Amino acid sequence: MIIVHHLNNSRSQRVLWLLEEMAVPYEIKRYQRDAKTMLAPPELRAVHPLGKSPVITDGDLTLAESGAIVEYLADKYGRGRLAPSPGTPERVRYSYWMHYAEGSMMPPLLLKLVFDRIARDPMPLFVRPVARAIASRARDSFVDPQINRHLDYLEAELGKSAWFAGPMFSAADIQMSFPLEAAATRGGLNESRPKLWAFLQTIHARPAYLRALETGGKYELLR
Ligand SMILES: N[C@@H](CCC(=O)N[C@@H](CS)C(=O)NCC(=O)O)C(=O)O
Repeated sequence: MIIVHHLNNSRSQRVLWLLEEMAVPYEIKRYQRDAKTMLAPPELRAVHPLGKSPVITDGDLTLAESGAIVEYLADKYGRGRLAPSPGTPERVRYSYWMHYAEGSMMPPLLLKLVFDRIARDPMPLFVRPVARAIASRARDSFVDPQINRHLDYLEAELGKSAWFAGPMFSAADIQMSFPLEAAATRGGLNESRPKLWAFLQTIHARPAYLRALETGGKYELLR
């Protein structure tokens, strides 16, 4: 039986969604973020040394890193439905987006989260103006322009085909959902980028996505 080690409000939501799309039975072990630090609890380190989510176990295998998990599950249980055939141009695109989501798009979105928090969180009065000035400079000069460049690029890419890897919905769309949801929460993604916005509305209406939300529980991305 596949076990999904699921942290609330996290990337493991897309693993639940993928499993629902494939109608594969699975079990969930739940972990709660610390309300103050938002970090995962130490018990997750007993499953994988990094203590991050998602992690799955499938028999003897313990696998972390959402892209690796999504690829593994789609290949093993998808019966060709959620991954383009090897050797096709769609498969190359599929692999590209699978890596791009965490390797290229999440880093500026993570920086955005960190600098927004530095600017917002309580801190001693005497350091506050300096901290806020540094956060503001980093956001204006680097983080926000980087996020915008990614969003412009993605908007153009979705003008080429209905889904990220091509005409077929695939696990790459599931992998790409998290950075796009994060961008809608804290990166300024809105209706002004109609293709990306429509992508989000379409995936949010998929029955498997909705079932995964019911199973996973409240899903609010950090800001
Ligand atoms: N690149 C990793 C990132 C894993 C990651 O940072 N997960 C977050 C949840 S979205 C986490 O576990 N945060 C809690 C913590 O770092 O303690 C992946 O895609 O799986």
